[in-house]
Amino acid sequence: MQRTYVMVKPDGVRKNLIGAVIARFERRGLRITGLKMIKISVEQAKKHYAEHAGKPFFGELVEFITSGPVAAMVVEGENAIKAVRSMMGATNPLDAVPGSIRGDFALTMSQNIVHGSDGEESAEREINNFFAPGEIY
Ligand SMILES: Nc1nc2c(ncn2[C@@H]2O[C@H](COP(=O)(O)OP(=O)(O)OP(=O)(O)O)[C@@H](O)[C@H]2O)c(=O)[nH]1
Ligand SMILES: [Mg+2]
Repeated sequence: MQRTYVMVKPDGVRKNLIGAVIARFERRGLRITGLKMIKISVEQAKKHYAEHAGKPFFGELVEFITSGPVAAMVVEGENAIKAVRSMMGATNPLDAVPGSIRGDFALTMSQNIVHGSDGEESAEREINNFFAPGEIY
């Protein structure tokens, strides 16, 4: 069993896509073990996107992810990290295949609906950034 941190970003929440995204994971056989609406603080956002600090789009990234509530979740299952990443599609929605979340619901890189951890270390770090142990079932 593996777990990963997933969030429906502010654009996905604004477009009423929380249910559509969660339904795909559940239909696939993945379990939602943590789930809440949160407004991310600037501090949490900078920590979450630390690998991008210094890049030209970092400021925009932090501004966007803190611009409205997100649906934060912990998703668990066999190879959950890889399964979620492939269901999300490529980072740039124009490269994401139809049938993937980004390929079906997004058009621009900066507003690509969903986040999913890219490895075991980042998954644990990101889960700890947004969830207390008692909030995960
Ligand atoms: N404007 C802009 N945004 C970018 C660029 N590269 C990445 N991003 C945004 O930054 C987020 C994080 O980038 P990455 O971690 O490299 O991409 P990812 O792992 O596919 O996406 P996440 O699951 O959101 O982390 C992406 O989802 C994009 O929204 C870029 O070159 N320009
Ligand atoms: Mg990433």
